[in-house]
Amino acid sequence: RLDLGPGLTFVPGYLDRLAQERLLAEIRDLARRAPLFTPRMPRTDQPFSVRMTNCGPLGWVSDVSGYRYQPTHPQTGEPWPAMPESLLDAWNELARFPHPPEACLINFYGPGARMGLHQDKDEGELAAPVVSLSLGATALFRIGGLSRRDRTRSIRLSSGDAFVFGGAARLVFHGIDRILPETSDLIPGSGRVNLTLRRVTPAP
Ligand code: MD3
Ligand code: FE
Repeated sequence: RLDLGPGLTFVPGYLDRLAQERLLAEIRDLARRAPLFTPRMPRTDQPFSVRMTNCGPLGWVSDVSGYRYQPTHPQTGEPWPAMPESLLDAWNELARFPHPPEACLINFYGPGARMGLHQDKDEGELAAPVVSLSLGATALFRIGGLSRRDRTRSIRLSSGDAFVFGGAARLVFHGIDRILPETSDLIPGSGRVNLTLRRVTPAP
């Protein structure tokens, strides 16, 4: 574990190649039951370049009316699939928070996809950290401070890397500038998957 500042823990190589392959197989199965959808920006209705799905009791969605967590898939209307045991294990090892995650947002990036600088503040429980796991192509991740104008730094997120954002880092601005093509053979076509494990409602 590398301490990159208050509330910021980086664990490069957290998942070995076999664990990455097993997790990717689970995600393919999840995406068969809860297909990737294209979220759209509130108000403008502009599509994201990242496609998404979720597992766990709640999932994050975005459409013209806003961002929210909801218990069902926006297109199939079915409940999100259960969170795989491997993800609960990762949360227990990395988050050190005494309640289980309620949502796992699964982001899929093709080679041209990006995610603008933003804060994650749709969760009602900001005391819990967000745990991120990366699979596939390397991403150029940008992380700043609590103000959009704060200095930012760039970190490469590679396949198997884990990151924990808690405490003072829970509301920092962050985004994905770009995907570096041909940096991993885990996912064909320079694809990347990022999983974020989150607590959404105040812990009981
Ligand atoms: C810092 N995802 O889903 S993971 C997101 O790679 C998101 O798909 C990016 O930003 C991705 O919201 C970045 C790193 C990350 C995730 C959540 C955070 C950093 C965070 C929440 C709070 C602070
Ligand atoms: Fe985010």
